[in-house]
Amino acid sequence: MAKKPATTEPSPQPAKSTDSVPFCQALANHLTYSVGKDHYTATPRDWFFALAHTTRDQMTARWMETMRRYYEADAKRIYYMSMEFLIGRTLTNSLMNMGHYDECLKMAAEAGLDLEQARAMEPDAALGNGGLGRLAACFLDSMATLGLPSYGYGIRYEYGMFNQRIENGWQVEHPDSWLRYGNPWEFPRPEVLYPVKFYGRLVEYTSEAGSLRHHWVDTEDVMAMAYDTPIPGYGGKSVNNMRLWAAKSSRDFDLKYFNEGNYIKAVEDKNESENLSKVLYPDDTTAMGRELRLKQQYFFVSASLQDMLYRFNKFHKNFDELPDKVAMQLNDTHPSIAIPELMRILLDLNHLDWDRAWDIVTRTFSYTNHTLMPEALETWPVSLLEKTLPRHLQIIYEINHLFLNDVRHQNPGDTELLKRISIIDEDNGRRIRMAHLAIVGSHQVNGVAQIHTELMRQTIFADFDRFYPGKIINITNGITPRRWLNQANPGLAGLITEHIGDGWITHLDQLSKLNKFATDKAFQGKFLRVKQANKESLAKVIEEKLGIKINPASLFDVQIKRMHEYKRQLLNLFHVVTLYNRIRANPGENRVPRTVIFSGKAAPGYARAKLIIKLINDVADIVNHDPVIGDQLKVVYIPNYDVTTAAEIIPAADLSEQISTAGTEASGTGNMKLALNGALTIGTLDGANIEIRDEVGTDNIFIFGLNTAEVAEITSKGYNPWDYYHGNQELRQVLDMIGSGYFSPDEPERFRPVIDSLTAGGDQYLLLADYTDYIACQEKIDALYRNPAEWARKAILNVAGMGKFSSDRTIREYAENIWGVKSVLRPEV
Ligand code: B1N
Repeated sequence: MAKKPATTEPSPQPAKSTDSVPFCQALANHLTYSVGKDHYTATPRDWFFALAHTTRDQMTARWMETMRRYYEADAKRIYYMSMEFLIGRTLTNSLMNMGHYDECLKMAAEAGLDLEQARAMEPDAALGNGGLGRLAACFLDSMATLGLPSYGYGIRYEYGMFNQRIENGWQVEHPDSWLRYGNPWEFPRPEVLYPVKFYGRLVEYTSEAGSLRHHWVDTEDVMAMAYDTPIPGYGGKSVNNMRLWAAKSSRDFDLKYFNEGNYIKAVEDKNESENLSKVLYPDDTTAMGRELRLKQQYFFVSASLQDMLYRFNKFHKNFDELPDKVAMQLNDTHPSIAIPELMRILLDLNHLDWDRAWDIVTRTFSYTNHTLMPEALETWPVSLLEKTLPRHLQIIYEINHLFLNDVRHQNPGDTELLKRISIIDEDNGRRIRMAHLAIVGSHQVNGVAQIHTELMRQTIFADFDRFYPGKIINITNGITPRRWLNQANPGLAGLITEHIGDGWITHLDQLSKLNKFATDKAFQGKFLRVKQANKESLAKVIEEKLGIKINPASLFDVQIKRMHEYKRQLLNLFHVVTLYNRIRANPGENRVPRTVIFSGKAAPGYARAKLIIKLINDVADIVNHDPVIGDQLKVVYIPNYDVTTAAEIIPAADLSEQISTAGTEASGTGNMKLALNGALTIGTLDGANIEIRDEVGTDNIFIFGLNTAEVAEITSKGYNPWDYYHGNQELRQVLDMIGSGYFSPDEPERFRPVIDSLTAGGDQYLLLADYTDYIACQEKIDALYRNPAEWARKAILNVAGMGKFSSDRTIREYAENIWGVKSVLRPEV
């Protein structure tokens, strides 16, 4: 074993602990010496930076200790490779995980510091689109909490997910310049710098021993520079590392141009290469076949593999040990170019033979699939790879050749199978199917909820499931209870802890101890009061932000997620319009008042989703200003849905809308967050809704609509949306009103295309087929809401049943069933 760690790794001397300096003293020092302000001149942002630096100091010593501990154990490392990490804010999370939160609150109160104001200055780190990116962030929290030797590897986008504003009802995108004031959490590592090659050409030659060798030459290189962010586990015992890469020009000034006197051109080229890590692609569940996106993928994969191998090579000389020391998890296919890249490194740079290299690669990688949606399955044109990564294309061809030989051997004569299963799609202008590459190159492939995994096996990957029995497994998603209950909902967290202790924070199954309180009147009362207080806080935020006054006694009906046709925000809106019509037809009737809350971003290029946002806002405008409707119904679109907004809305929700067409939502994780916070679910038998039902009991969840088998049947028999249009008078009225401009008198035809796509256009996501059952289900919900004790009982049973959905459980399953890694815990001191 190497004695002396390299400069980029933590020093072996114990770092001086800052724990001994009182928080308040450390804070004052940072305000003076890091921010350069005093109490008189400090703005809330200055206080945020002083707080962040103080908190970061507390993590740093433990971070280095953790890294040393993993080194000394020569532990097997997990590398979680993800194009997205949707972290959100860090201050409260770090203070709570490090156990300094209460001290900080106390200090702030004594010093008269407005902590809320300072906290609000922190921008969200929005380096992700939605569920997939947030899952990666929850996993980092769980891996650190469990003391697993793991690293998150990704891209340090200069601009994260765009900021959404609603202007005149339309979504308008604004750049998210989250680094504008600097990022106090990260450590730039200018010395951790790797070259990443693009383009160029291949030179083949024969070695002295007679084997064919490949050189990739005349490349255009970009440098990848590391930025490290400490990730504290709960309890502060382990602090892991998230390493994000930023693109830097390979030469700050290109000397050739410089000598020619072309200074401007030299700086232009520098900017161009630095564009690689400039911006996150804002497309959720759709593949963007753009050259820059492929380059982003290879950029972070190449840097991460160089870094991982540098660490491995310090202690190990034999690559055969790699799978025993390294597990590489591919978060969807986005990093799957890592498979041919590791082959290239082993073959071309280290001269291993093919079979040995392939054995190492396939034992190192595993791949998580997050969607069955055809438009999300990544394929790259062969021609693009040929130009950008020519050696990788060669290697992919060879992988495919050998793979198809094996398939042919097992299935002689089945040429259709070969076409279907091939890594190359020959029919659509020759494209590389990245999911096929990821499956062939991994030892394990997983789906993210039971039904999703079943459908993977039965549909898109059925051939692979037959060829590699047992390779495709399920690991149901989870969420971190630290952020999504303990931090987001202090009222409920406090109530739970008061009754069952705080063990649930790291052992979420302990929530089942709440079952016995479900019928306890006193507990129900406290539970409802917490919910009510959360609703009042949200009502205040909505009034401040949007000027809409909502009734805090109304049922808060919440649908918060990316805007996508398959998620069926429109179906929810049809219910809104149905209620509107019913109230207007019968204004005096005693009803359950509702506030229907939407929040979510649409991909900037997704015109239909953006039109639906406008429709929701146009409906809101009419409904909210109709004197006949009054307090009985309000519609609110909360702009710029992000992690911080989610944490404001979720604790206040009564009802969680999880209404995707059965078979389309791989898992969902918002469904888990809402149920954990005591919302009841109205949902289809889709994604993790099914497992939520299994845990909380059929009586405590509102399931409606077609299931996957029925969806398949109805579509294969020839679905006719007109039958439903003509078959339900209320539905017809809703569609006619929207289509003919009732909600858009300034432009009556505005929403005609939305309605046409459902009637004449075939209604791909079966909204009309599910409408009647959905409305009936909503009526049952209204009836239940009239009985607060029954509602509370069911809501408490939901919280009590959510133990399974901790990301700690999810990560334990990955650790045991895929990675083969164990915790490396700090010896008790
Ligand atoms: O991943 C989540 C799931 O809970 C959701 O059901 C699923 O929709 C989501 C391309 C995606 N699948 N695919 C993506 C994101 C970005 C992109 O560029 C695809 N996101 C999901 C976590 O498993």
